[in-house]
Parts: sequence; C-alpha cells; structure tokens
Amino acid sequence: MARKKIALIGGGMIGGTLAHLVGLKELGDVVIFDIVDGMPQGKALDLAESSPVEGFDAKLAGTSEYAGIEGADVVIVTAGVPRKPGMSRDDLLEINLKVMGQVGAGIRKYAPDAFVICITNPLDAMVWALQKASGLPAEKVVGMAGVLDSARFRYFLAEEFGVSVEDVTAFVLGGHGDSMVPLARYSTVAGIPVPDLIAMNWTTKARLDEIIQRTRDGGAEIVGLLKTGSAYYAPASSAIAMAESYLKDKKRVLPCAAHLNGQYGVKDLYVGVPVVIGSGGVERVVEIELDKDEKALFQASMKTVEDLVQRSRELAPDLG
Ligand code: A3D
Repeated sequence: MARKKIALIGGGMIGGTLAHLVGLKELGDVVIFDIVDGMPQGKALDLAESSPVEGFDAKLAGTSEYAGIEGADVVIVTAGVPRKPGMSRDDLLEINLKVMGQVGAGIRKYAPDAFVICITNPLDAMVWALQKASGLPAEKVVGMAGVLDSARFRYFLAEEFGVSVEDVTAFVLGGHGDSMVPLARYSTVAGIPVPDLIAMNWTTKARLDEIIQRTRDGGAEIVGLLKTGSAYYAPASSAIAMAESYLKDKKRVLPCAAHLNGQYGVKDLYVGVPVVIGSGGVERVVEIELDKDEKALFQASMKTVEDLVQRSRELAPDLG
C-alpha cells in the first residue's frame, strides 16, 4: 500500500511541529508549503535527517509551489499570521481571510479529494472561508479548536484531582475564543461526572469556575508567556489526532469546528461540536441536549461566530 501524503500549508511553529509528529507516528510522507524562501525545504531536510535516529520512514519535502501538494490525502492549514501579545484572534481576520483565499484555490486545484483541517485563527471564520474558497464538500473541511480546548480543560482537571490525564475526559462546545463553552457535566474522571466529584469533595464549585476560566484563557496564557507567538505543541498534537482518525478510519468522537446545517439550530456556520471523524471525513455531528444555562452560553458563543462570519462576508464578498 502506498504511503499517505500529508500536506502542511504553513511551515511555521505549528507546521514544523506537525511535520515532526507525522514522522514520529509514521502517518505518511510530508510536504511543507510556505511562502518564505528556503524555510520549508530547510525544515523538511532537518526533519528527514532525524529519521534514521528516530527510526521512521517518510519522505519529507518543502515547497513554495502549490503543485507540490498534488494528490495529498490530508491538508493541514496553519498559513497566516499568529497572535501577538494584546492582539485578539479577531484582529487577524482581514489578513488571514486573504490567505485562506489563496490556500483554498491551491487545494481546489491540487488536492480536491483531501481531508482538510484548518488551524489558522480566527478559527471559526477561517475554516468557513477555507471551505468556501476550496469548494470542497463541507464534511471534508473541518477546524481544529475543540480538541485543544478540551485538552487544556483535561490537563487542568487532572492537575486539580491528582489523577492521570488519560482518565479525564472533557467537553468543550461553541466557538474557539473567549466565548467557548466548557461543559462540566459532560466532563468526567473515569466516567464520574465533574459535578459528582464536587459532591464528593474532590474540588469546589469555585475552583471549577477558576479552571473553566483558565481553559477559556488558555491561548492567551501561552501568548503572554511566549511573547513572540502563540501555542504550537498542543495545537499540533490536537490536529494530528484528527488527521489520524481520518487516515485510520478510527471514528473517534472529537470536538471540532464542523459545518452545521440545522443541527443545534445553526445554519451554514462552522461551530465547535462533537463529531465522528472517519474515512468519510466528518461522518456524524453529535447533537447533545443542553440545559437552559448551557443553551444560553452556546447561543452567546454562536453570536460571536455569526458576527465574525458576517464581517468575513463583508470583507471577502466573493466567498459567498
Ligand atoms: P507561524 O509560526 O507564524 O506560522 C505561520 C506560517 O504561515 C509562517 O511560516 C508564514 O510564512 C506562513 N504563511 C503566511 N502567509 C502564507 C501564505 N499566504 N501561504 C502560505 N503560508 C503562509 O504561526 P503558528 O504556526 O504559530 O500559527 C499558525 C496559525 O495557527 C495562526 O493563525 C495562529 O493564530 C493559529 N493558531 C490556532 C490555534 C487554534 O486553536 C485554532 C492555536 C494556536 C495557533
């Protein structure tokens, strides 16, 4: 069986980490595309030279031509500008919309059968723009945010409870950003819902609220520490989990920014919801019951996504 081909559009901090993970996990051959002269080629060669030591077999190449991504099975998009301290994800809207237009055209021409994962911020608007610009079926274009947001929630909960991260599941809905909705009652330790753990005195409601707020601010916390860019290790791991589920038809249930067409009362928007990812792409959107408070938070989050997409439509009317 021929190796799979994974194209990484954007070879910056996340792109380089993605290439490393694809190699270490032997998911396939890698092409890194970037507009910076020599950088994607340099990173690809450096990573290829690590393969004898790590013991993985993969071809790694860098390119600045879209033809290089031809026939890719998976395309992961990080092209654009990351947040600087004090900048909101929304500030990136205009510049990264133009980038999505170029990237979408490249995918449309050279990798129309790929499963496309968008990471570029502001995520919910960029994945929407990328789907429109590429013209790919909506179930083949998805945004990475929920896996990262829920990983942060899981990590903080595991620290709080003094248990393995492996035994903590967490649930985050809605847009990526300050309005995301971490759902405590669907978050568990070995199946025990977090509200029950409060009743068992494992933590308090006040501590849980602090953890939820820290999860919402998770991206900004890293930006504040790094000062020169945003998080890249955990975002890359999160996108790889999605790519792996597609490539291996694992049918994992992962929170992703998926195209909704009526589910959760939302039309033609990308929003963070649990989905099943298999060889068909997004094979199913899982629609859970929300209580009154959760619904209100979800709707507020939806409103911010809607506003962002509306502004995107105004800035790039050709996207539709
Ligand atoms: P960075 O290291 O700057 O890499 C971005 C790369 O994109 C650079 O190498 C650029 O040269 C390249 N690039 C710029 N314009 C183009 C273009 N037109 N075509 C191809 N390549 C181009 O950033 P990063 O890797 O740290 O982050 C990438 C993106 O991910 C940013 O938009 C971040 O805001 C976003 N991000 C999202 C999350 C989510 O959870 C959604 C988390 C972390 C970062």
